[in-house]
Amino acid sequence: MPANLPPEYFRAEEKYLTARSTEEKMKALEEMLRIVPKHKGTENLRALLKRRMAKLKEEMEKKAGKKGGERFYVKKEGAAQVALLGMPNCGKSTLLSSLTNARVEIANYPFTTLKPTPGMMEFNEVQIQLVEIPGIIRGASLGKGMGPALLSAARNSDGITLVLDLSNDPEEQYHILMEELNRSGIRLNENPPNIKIERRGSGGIEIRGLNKIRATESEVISLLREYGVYNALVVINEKCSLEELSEALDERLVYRRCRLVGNKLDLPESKRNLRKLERNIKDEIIAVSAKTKENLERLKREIFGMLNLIRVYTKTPGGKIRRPPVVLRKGATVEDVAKLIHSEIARNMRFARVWGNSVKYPGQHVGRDHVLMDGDVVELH
Ligand SMILES: Nc1nc2c(ncn2[C@@H]2O[C@H](COP(=O)(O)OP(=O)(O)OP(=O)(O)O)[C@@H](O)[C@H]2O)c(=O)[nH]1
Ligand SMILES: [Mg+2]
Repeated sequence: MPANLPPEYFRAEEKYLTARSTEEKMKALEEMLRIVPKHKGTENLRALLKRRMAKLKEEMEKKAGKKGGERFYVKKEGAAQVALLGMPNCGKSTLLSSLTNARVEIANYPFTTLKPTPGMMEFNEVQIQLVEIPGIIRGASLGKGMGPALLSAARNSDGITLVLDLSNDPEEQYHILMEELNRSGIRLNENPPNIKIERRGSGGIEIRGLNKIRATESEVISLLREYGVYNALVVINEKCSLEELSEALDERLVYRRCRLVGNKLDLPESKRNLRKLERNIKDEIIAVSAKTKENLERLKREIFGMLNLIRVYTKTPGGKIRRPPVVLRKGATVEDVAKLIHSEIARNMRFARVWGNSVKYPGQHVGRDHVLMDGDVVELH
């Protein structure tokens, strides 16, 4: 236990030790983590607190699962699934019906939508599934309402669109949503620590890149034990702290791209609230009106953009370009395209010709490892 922790810490710890519900325990742990000063001498403690929080989250999720997680699962369709997440009555259903083919109930009171509801949005010949998640409220991640089940529906998506009602204290909504998402282990627009952990059947712990972590080998090993890892290859690829290793070990953390939407821009008080919000938070806000459809084209473009997808058009030699395009992740190669069409084709392919942004001249010959770009046309040989 590091010395010179402030007295508030011990008060919070007292709360933790006497807490009766998981909710109270989680709050006390969060408080302890906030209070612990950040320096070398407290890294062990911070990592341990994170580990305790991860365990609690696991318990809470198990309970939520029993309550009905299954029926909140929406089967993925299209190139990607994007969750529309916001507080009750912010206009998620109105957005869903303006952006997609879904026909949904819209009403001026909270909790109109009671289960995740999908719709299909088209952008540039790509089908993207939007899923309205019923309203998130303060305390959702601690078990309030169907909170944990709703948040796990959001975890299941490939990307998240946060919706704020600009006419009604958007800054407060923003902070509530951020807190709930963070607590439920959904990290927005962040990258996971670059640490690879490969569990093994035996052989103990092997660590590569130990000089990059601000901790001793025995500290690393005892943290791994805390997470039940006794046999593994751990490769540390960037400078990091013990706390970051703790995050890398927490298998329930998910990392998602996210866009922030301010809705109801058409209402009189919204513009002023928007300007204030823009001054006070660092994230960019896409201001729209689901009702008048103002700025919805930009929103579609942003949603497509955050997903890091590329469209690739295929053709046979001498044939016509096939539509719609195949959709892949950024960084995909000619071989990935061939595999999507047929494994046989992927095996027998000798080369490809490509037209578009990834090549210097039209119809260029490339190999199977060639990395494609959005809008490319590919002819497989
Ligand atoms: N003026 C204005 N009203 C809007 C806009 N979007 C939604 N509304 C209104 O806001 C109210 C709530 O809209 P919904 O789309 O049902 O909101 P929701 O977020 O789906 O609500 P829940 O499902 O209950 O969480 C309705 O009265 C809508 O007509 C908008 O862009 N401008
Ligand atoms: Mg709704």
